[in-house]
Amino acid sequence: MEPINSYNNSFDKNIGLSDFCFLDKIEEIDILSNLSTRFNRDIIYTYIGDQVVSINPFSKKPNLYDEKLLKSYQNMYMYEVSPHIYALAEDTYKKLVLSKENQCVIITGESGAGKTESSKIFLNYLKNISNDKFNKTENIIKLVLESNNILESFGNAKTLRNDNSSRFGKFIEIEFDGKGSPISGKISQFLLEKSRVHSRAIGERSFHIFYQFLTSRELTDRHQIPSDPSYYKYLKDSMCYSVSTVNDTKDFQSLIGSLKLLGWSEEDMNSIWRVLGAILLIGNIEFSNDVEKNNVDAVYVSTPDTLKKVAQLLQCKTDLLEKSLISRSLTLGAGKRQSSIRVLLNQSQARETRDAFAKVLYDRLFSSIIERINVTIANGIDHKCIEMSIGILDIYGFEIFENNSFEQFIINYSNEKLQQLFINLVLRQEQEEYLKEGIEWKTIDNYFDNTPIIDLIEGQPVGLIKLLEEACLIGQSTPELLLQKFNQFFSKNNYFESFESTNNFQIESKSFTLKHYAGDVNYNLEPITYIRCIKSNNEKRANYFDFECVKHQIKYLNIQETIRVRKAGYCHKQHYTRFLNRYKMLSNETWPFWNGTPKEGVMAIVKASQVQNSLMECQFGKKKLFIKSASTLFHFEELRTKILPKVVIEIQRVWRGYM
Ligand code: AOV
Ligand code: MG
Repeated sequence: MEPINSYNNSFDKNIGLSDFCFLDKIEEIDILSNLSTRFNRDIIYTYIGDQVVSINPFSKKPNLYDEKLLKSYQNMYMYEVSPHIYALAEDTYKKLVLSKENQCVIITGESGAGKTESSKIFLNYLKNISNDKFNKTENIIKLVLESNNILESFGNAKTLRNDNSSRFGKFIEIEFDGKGSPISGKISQFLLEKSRVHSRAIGERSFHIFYQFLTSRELTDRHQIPSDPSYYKYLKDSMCYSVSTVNDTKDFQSLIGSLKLLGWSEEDMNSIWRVLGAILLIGNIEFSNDVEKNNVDAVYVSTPDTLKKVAQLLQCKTDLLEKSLISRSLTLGAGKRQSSIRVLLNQSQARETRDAFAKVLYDRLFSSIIERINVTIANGIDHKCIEMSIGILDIYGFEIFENNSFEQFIINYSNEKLQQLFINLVLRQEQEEYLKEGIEWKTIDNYFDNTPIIDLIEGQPVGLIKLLEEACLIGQSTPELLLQKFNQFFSKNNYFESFESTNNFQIESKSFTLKHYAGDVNYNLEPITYIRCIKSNNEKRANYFDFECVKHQIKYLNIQETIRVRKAGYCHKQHYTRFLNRYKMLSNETWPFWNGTPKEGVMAIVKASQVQNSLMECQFGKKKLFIKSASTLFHFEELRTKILPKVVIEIQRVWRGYM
């Protein structure tokens, strides 16, 4: 492991460089070599300016997160300590308190790269700040981490890429008062992959909670349902019940602990178990018809005992439940002439309705759990007391499977949007601002821009989503018709391929391929019956650095271009007036009154502060000051902290003179 205080800005063959911006040459091979040198020494974090690149070791590194190490990051600056998420958390908190502006941390990387783990490490650090600085042992961040535990049980699952894959996106906000003390929290969730309830690829599991719940014989006996997962069709189909890296019994105990801590009573928990039991049994409801006997296509439930049990668990009437599964209501006419009739469903329609019912039940259960968590972590705080927040975004990572469906399309689209945000903020807007402010700058524009693929997906009036929406509204569309439409509009688009548009035999009919920033993905239009973190390898192997796998990620994550912009760019910028107001006491010229322009005032402050290499470090734009490295920004802050007591005494003296 790297010593805590080793921030390496000169090359050391054993531990490489702490910040990619210190590389002399920024070729792919230089980046890879620095990453692998560090990885082989158990150093998984490296900076690109104020960004942290983290590479998943797929093995536990307790030394990297122990309490002593965590404490050693407190009150330190990023450039003083070895790269770590703790350093980023400390820096984010410092910026929050200093600027009183909301901060946001975005975690990107493909599925299994370590985003969710990173978000927990980040929160854990904030929890410690809360303990140490504000003496709050029962603090709000602890509750948020417990909530996270609950959300992982209900929203994570084993996929072919990750044994604990997030199947929903979440944005966690920690809200602070004016003194910087965390006082409340909020969790927003996006797009739970609810189809996982009824189907998924072979070798994957449904949401963890189902398997956890079934480990408790006490609960399954209490609700009189079988405890064997293989009894349930919804769990049986994907042929995977246990995961070597997951302990369902232990995780269930931990979940109960978290639920209790967040105020769930036995009775509240029982309603959750009843809904879970009902969802599992819904999958075992089957239908028959009397085609052979009476030539009637309409169905009835052929598993009445299961139906009755489901109704009992959901506390509803059995006949009403049956009616809603085997028929649907159609509204005819309008106004006074409006009437509704019930149309009986055939077998396949009834099965679709059954699965949709299970899916919606689970979705509502998940949403209601989050709603309740939010009430608890809002902590009864009056909104007026909240002055600022730190937000952490952790979504599902980019996914490529052998068979990809609508869910992967949505997940990968979310990742494209996030990548676009990153390109816009870090690569495009940053450089545009330098040019606008008249800073000397040689534009870097050879980055991987994903705008064309986003246009293809969400384009108006014609994009893939728009065409999908139309097909759903018409209701009579088929995979063939939809693909025909796609081909009609996009056969010449460089980011779209189908068998018809390319005659590429590797692309199956009723499917299409999109050329995403992270790779080509083939999406199946027929239902499947589903067969800036970096991942060190695709096999989840411990401590193994696969050069090709990492190289691919470096390319699409735009790491090379980001290093270029960050290396030559400026880590911090501030409007002259604001800078002047905060640091005016650093120069005799500007303190206590300054009559010149804000820009000239700031120039005087920079001069008086004796910044090392000030010509390189500080650039004066039209409206803003640009500062190259964090150490310079903190140099101003340290001077201010030192001089502040004197200034306070002086102000008091002046006031006394007036009184
Ligand atoms: P993800 O959030 O990026 O995937 P996770 O954070 O769930 O990925 O990480 C996947 C697994 O990698 C974890 O369960 C750990 O076993 C291991 N891991 C991740 N980070 C570390 C670390 N810092 N040290 C040791 N092991 C780690 V997805 O949610 O699939 O996109 O949708
Ligand atoms: Mg995750």
